Order: sequence, then C-alpha cells, then structure tokens
Amino acid sequence: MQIKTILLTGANGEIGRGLITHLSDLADVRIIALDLHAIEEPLRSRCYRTATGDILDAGLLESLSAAYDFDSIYHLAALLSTKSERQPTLAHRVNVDGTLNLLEMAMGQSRLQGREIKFLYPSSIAVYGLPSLEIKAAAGAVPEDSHLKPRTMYGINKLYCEELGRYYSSYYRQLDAQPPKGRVDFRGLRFPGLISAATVPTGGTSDFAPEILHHAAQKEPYACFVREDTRIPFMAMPDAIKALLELEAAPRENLTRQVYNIGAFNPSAGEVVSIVHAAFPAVETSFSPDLRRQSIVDSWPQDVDDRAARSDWGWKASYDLNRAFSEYLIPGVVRRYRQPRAS
Ligand code: AKB
Repeated sequence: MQIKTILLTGANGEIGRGLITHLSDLADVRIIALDLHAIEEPLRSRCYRTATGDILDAGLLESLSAAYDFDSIYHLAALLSTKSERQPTLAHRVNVDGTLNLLEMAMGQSRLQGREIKFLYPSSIAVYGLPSLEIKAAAGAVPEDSHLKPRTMYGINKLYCEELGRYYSSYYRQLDAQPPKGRVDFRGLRFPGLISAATVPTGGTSDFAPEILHHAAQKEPYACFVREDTRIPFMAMPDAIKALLELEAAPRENLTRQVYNIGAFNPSAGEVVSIVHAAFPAVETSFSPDLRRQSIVDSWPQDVDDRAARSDWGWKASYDLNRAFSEYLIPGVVRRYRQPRAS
C-alpha cells in the first residue's frame, strides 16, 4: 500500500481538527500537523508527527521539508476576518507571507521529488464585496468571477492568495531560460461560514451562527451582533471536510477552475435563532447589531453559485439546513455540553 504524507498547517483550528480526525481513520495516510500552539491529545496521537511553530519561520518549514516527502499540503492556518481587521499588518503577514512560504515549500518539494504537489487552500466568501444591500439582494447566488471587491484585510488576503496559487501553478518563474522543474497543483475552495458541533470559532465575522447555537446549548443568553434579516451562506463542518477531500481526489483534467464556490444553505440570522430555539426553548437570544461587523457581513453574498464545483467534481452538500441542525448540530452540541469535553 502506498502511504500518503500530508502536511496540515493550522492543525488546531476548526477545519484542522475535523480533517485530522477524518484523515487519521484512513490506513494509508500519515499526517504531519503544524500549529502555532502545541497540538494536544487526543488529536496528537492521531498524527504521525506534530510540530509547534510559526508558518513565518522559514527554518521550521525547511526542516519539515527536509524530513518528509509531502504528497499534499492542506494550508489551513490563517487569521479570520474580525481578527484581521483588528490587526491588519499581522493578518497580512500570516495570511499572505505565510501562504507564500508554504507555496515556496511546495515548489521546492516538487522539484526534489520530481512530481506535482497538491496544495489545498481554504479561501472564503470574504473575497466578495457587494456594495449595498440592494445589490446584494439583486445579485442572489454569486458566481466565482463577480463582485470581487473585498472590503476586509482578510478578504483581500484570501483573494490575493488565490492569485498566488494560480501563479505557482501556471506562471512560476516564467522568464527563466529553462522551464522550472516543479509544479504546484493549487486547488482552492471558497468556504461559506462554517458551523461545527464540536468547536466554536474565534475571530470570524460569520461566528454569529455558531455562537447562537453554542450559547443556547449551554443555556447562556446571547446577543447576536448582526440584524435578524442578515443572510449569508453557511455549511456544516462535515461537508467542509468532505469538500476538501473530494477536491483533493478529483482528477486534474476535470478541473476547469483553480478556485471553486461551494454552497449548502443560507438561512437568515433570525431563521438560525428559530431553529435553535425550537431545540432549546428556555434560552434567550436577542439582536444587538454591531454596525461595523454588520457592514462586513452585509458585503458578503447571500448565496453562492456552485455549479462549477457540481459539474467538475460532483460537489453536493450532504447537509441542507434541516438535516444540518436536526441530525448533526443539535445532537452534537447536546452531547458536547452534557459530557466533560475531551478536547
Ligand atoms: C470569517 O468569518 O472570517 C470566516 C469566513 C467567512 O471566511 N468564517
């Protein structure tokens, strides 16, 4: 059996945890997990090796690159949108310089190994920027190449890194006399807001939906920081993991794009509250919009057009709104807050 070696950055993050849990159940995969903070049990023992450090540390990346031949890199480490707005220069360093370091590493690995290295990149609906609520409503499900006018440092970083991925895939060192030996096979997904039963995100602006759910499950009152009629796309975490794995597995020749929209459901904040209250009726959720965070969410599309992902690699979310809450999120948070947490 051919064992695949996978480097995963941002391993302690929401997607990282889900991906490690899933990948480590496969017999033919060894995971090298990197995060700024130590990776703790039970995640740690699911990895072949864990490394603690910064993606801006070129020495650390070199030592990992010297020790392993990677088949694929899942570069998940990033500062999310709210945090990036508060620390824009740090965000640029982590989100852009960090990604550049990983792309360079992938190219170096490709040269040494004499084959393409797959680079999986989670981009975001934050790359879009709708200028007004009227235009947002009229735009409906936004296709990949429209409204690319992000208003946040995070959205700008993500959009630029998509372009860096295209450069490393197709135009790297295009003026060299000899064509460069390596090639990075860059594949990106524009994730909607993600909702997990196991973890609560930090630093994002779509965090209101998971916060509504997790506060209610803990019987804590919650003041939602966006208006009741706010509508953006969301996805249940198992579908986000599924999308990454399916895109990784898709034959290159089927892919017509470097980066794909993926959709699942798009409730308003008020609809999220209704569904959550049906499960946790005693809980109090109010709306107390933070006008600055609101304007960021208002600039994100109310839906995404994911027809390219559907036709190129068969994308179809397993969880629609009802199934996500009734079969995954509500039972998941009930279990999570009933039991002492494993991590
Ligand atoms: C954020 O809110 O920053 C992220 C995202 C939409 O990419 N969850």
